[in-house]
Amino acid sequence: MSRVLAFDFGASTGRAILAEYKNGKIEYNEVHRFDNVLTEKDGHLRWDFPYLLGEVKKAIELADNADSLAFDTWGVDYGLVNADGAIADLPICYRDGRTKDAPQKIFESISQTDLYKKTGNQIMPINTLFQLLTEENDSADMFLFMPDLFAYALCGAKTAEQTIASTSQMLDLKNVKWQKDVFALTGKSENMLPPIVESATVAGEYNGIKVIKVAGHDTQCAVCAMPSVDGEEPAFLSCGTWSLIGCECDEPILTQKSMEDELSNELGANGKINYLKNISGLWLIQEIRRNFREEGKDYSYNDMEQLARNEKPFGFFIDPDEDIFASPKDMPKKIRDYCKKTGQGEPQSDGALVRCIYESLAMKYRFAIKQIEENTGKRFDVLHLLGGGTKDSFLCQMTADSLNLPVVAGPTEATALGNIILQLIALGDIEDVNAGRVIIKSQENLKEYKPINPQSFEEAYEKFLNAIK
Ligand code: LFR
Repeated sequence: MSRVLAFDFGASTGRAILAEYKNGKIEYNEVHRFDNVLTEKDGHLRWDFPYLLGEVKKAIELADNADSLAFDTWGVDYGLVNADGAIADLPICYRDGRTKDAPQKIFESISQTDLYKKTGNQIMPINTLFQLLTEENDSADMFLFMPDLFAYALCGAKTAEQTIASTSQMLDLKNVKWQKDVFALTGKSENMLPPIVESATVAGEYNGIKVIKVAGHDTQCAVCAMPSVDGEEPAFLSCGTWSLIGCECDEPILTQKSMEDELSNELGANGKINYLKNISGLWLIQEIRRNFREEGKDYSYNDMEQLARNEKPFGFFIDPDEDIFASPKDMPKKIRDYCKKTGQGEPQSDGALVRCIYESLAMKYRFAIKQIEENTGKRFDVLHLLGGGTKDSFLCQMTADSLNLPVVAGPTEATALGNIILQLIALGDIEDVNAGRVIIKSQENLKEYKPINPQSFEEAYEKFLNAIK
């Protein structure tokens, strides 16, 4: 029997989940939860690393006698380590505006096509490459991705786990090596690059507890927990603050079309390529709720869903990935402005605004799945919806209708479960990711949504396409 502690950090919360593996079953529960609030310092939006590390240590005490622990977080962000080993500054958040123009600067030295061929990542200004290009601290010794930074703070390992490294726009995915000439475009010393290690490996120890590198990237933990069985052609949608929609492939797809379709190749912990699109996700719902609250309207998520259900369908569409929606503040106004600018009029009621977000997300999933099918030649027969979004039955049903595919929703705790499975693999309790998936499928509560009204999405798709042109 092993006891493992999974730390799962999201953009607004950190959580510690303690799991016990016995008799072929994983029992788990949350032992600690804390806020992850962005702070502003020296003109940048930052993560409060010392506070988060303090909460990590509290959780370790609460968990009492875990055999191992591991971290997963969102992708792309990093902290800097000085030559004396100290962590420099508070890590800057990808939602900080500093990288807005960075891709254009890089394209003065390398074409977009070459950059994509070398790294396979969807080109997004938030990617580590662009963050390092705009990094003002020139004296640091090394950069470490967020999950690796937590591990470093506990056990001193200065390495980059392969899945989180593959969100950087600096990794050669085929050989799992740094693309040193791409990194060189940042003007920083090559010595800053941490050595890359495989997923599900032991990094060191903290107070007698093994510190494991799982899949440092939360999305890849979630995909490891996809309860997919042989004989399916599955797509996945890891649905939380972001929506990552895609499928597993054996090889990266690095064609011009794939680049133009803005599809990403990322490494999975099982060595597969996860071919996916990064779509803004429940961030839009979370953020508009915050804005409503500032206006004195204290809606729960359930209230917002009810308001949206009462509105007429397909009134307004936005492109959830338009730059303006990525930064905090003023979501209602930004949506109204977008709709007006694109000739749709303006959603007036709160319900119409919320419905617009839901339907735009579901349509963007449809848009992405079509592109992924074109680029891979696959035809999916099921979509596994993973993570927090599984609790939102309105979104699950819309997704089934919009894609005209059965949606299997669950597990809600996919990310934590992936983290747990990968720790159990490193400890030798479970053989591999497939064996982990079998356990998850047999024990988790999964809910199936069949398409009920796919026709309506089919008919409204043209209107969506016009709105996002
Ligand atoms: C999801 C995620 C996405 C990544 C985004 C920003 O939590 O990890 O995969 O693109 O956060 O890092």
